[in-house]
Amino acid sequence: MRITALSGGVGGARYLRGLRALLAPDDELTVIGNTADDIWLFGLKVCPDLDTLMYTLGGGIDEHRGWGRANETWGAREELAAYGVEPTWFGLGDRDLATHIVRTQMLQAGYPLSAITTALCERWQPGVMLVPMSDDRVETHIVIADEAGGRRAIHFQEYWVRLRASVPVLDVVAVGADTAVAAPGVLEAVSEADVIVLPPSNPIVSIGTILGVAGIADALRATQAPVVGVSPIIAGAAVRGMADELLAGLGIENSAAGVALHYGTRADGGFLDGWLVHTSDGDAVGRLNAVGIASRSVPLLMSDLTATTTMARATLDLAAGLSR
Ligand code: FO1
Repeated sequence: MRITALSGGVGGARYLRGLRALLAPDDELTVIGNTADDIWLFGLKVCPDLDTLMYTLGGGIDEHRGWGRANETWGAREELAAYGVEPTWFGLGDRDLATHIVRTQMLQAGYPLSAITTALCERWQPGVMLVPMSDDRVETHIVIADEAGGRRAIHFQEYWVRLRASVPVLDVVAVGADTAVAAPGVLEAVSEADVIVLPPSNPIVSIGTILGVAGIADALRATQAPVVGVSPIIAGAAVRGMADELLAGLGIENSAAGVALHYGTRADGGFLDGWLVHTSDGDAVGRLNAVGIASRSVPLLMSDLTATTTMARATLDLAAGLSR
């Protein structure tokens, strides 16, 4: 069976560890990773979602933080801060820096991000095919109010990490999305999949940005494969991260059903066939079934591998019942 997932960082990566646990030897799991969180820092290209997916699936992640490397040290960060070099609010650990150095060297040698990701995964062996959504630069900027009552755009990482998503979102702009081309193999991974999975990633700045790359949303609408997702919202609050601020800023209903309806039914020109909601959101099941999105409520707290494997099993079971 060919499974293709569109994923962001921490939440998606944890879920995918459970999905990978279910794969039979001849199954293939392709993960299309969000790259709109990427940021250039100290002359290095940092790809937070690709690295979180690679480290989490490759066994190198710091489990407590959910990002960056286990057994990390922060010597370089401390030295940069001692020189007064900004930004100091984004922590790059010493082990993590090696990934960004290799990636930046390969970029400067002319390799595309997709080839670099494949090369980095040679070491980490994530057990999935990890592909960036595009080899072209796409960068999420968040528009917020400025002191003079105007508006200004800041990099997603500044909004997310420095501001902790604490200010109202006036708009979200994916810079470069209008010209970015899907990376090699991405459109085929969607059109040739037997099942397409949307892990519990942020619908705006992770899955939304992947959908913003030319051809990907259309490929989802066109595929015969069932498209089944897992709600990143439990009882009206983002399980991790601060998705609720982003949803409010864009006028999307901040609920398990709201995210599913944002992706849309096939009848409405959307692509969502099935949607798992947490046991606390059972009211969403009837609402979604009524509009043609097959929905079930199951425990969605990703406390450990057993929990995520159970969630993944529920995802594939729901998809099996939807094969068109
Ligand atoms: N998140 C933080 O809250 N604080 C950080 O200092 C931070 C550093 C960082 C470094 C590398 C990396 O791959 C991720 C990092 N993140 C940090 C997480 C990152 O902001 C998020 O994982 C994604 O961008 C959102 O999914």
